[in-house]
Amino acid sequence: MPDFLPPRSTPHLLQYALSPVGAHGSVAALGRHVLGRVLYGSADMAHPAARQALQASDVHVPLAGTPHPAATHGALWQECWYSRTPVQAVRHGHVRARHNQHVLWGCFSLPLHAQTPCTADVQQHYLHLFELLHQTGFAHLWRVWNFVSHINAADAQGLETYRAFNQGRSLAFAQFFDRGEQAMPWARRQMPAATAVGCAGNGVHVYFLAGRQPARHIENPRQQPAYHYPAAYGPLPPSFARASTATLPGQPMLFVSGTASIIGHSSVHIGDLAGQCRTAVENLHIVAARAGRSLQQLQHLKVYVRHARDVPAACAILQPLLGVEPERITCFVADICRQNLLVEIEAMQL
Ligand code: 3EB
Repeated sequence: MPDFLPPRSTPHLLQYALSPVGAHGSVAALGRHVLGRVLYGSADMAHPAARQALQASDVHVPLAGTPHPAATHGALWQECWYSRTPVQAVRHGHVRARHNQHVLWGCFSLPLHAQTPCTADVQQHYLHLFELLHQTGFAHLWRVWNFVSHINAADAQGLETYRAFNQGRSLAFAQFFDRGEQAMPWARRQMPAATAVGCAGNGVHVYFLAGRQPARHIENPRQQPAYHYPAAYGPLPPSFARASTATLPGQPMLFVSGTASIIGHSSVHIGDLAGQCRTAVENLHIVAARAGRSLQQLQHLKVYVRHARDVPAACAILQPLLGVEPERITCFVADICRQNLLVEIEAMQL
């Protein structure tokens, strides 16, 4: 069985592990300094092991990971962000966070209602996120993960949920930028790396990393910056960079955003899984190279596949293209934010 935990001797301030539930009991029992815990799974949460994992987590993302041989509970995965040094909890509104003086991990969840578009709620929660960052001095958002239920479905106003989400997120970025003494001048020019994919249930689940120093914002020259996508993709554009790099003492890090088969602003290889995998890996390679990294230096990769039936094929195609050990890649079945995208890949070096 692979060891899913970073070695205790790791000197890094920020550590990460993604492991199937059941591989080694509750992560809370290991006596490490925990910045944040994410539970992934849409399995039966009434199962005792699932309930225990749920209790030990800060945010539950109802998204099925593909079963791992070491998992005793099917598709439940737990993600843990550790600190080498003690952590302190902070909160603001619905946003809960912990930090170790160098890096802050936070999260929030909000319910989605069939009768009400999510725009205002998303905007308000993102504003709370920015206010928390401002209050705590972790003024720079480095990386955000967004999980949005019914992401490709039309909301009560007929707008695709992802587009309504983008509207709320974009308004919050703009609003905070304009707020007098609370202004974050970076918020328009310097976006965080991000992922936004679908999930089950009825809600939006977000977790993020922020720091005291700005991240470096990286774009892909053959992709239009997402925050400049034309109005054909929604009233307000997404708010993210293709990648960000940030540095903690002794620890350079790279966060590559969810990367798909998009050239310019257009989805390409529509209906062609292999073509989309190839283009996504090319984009990942370009972005990693712009950050001075090879694909082989990417330690943690997540692959989101729209259709469960495509998982074996996607893994078989991506494995040789990425050229990293299979243990570094975790696959999830999730809707991608554009109806015509079948696969998306994100990656990190910590
Ligand atoms: C794209 O390139 C594909 O809205 O935060 C990738 C990563 C995508 C992040 C987001 C969306 C987001 O537009 C989708």
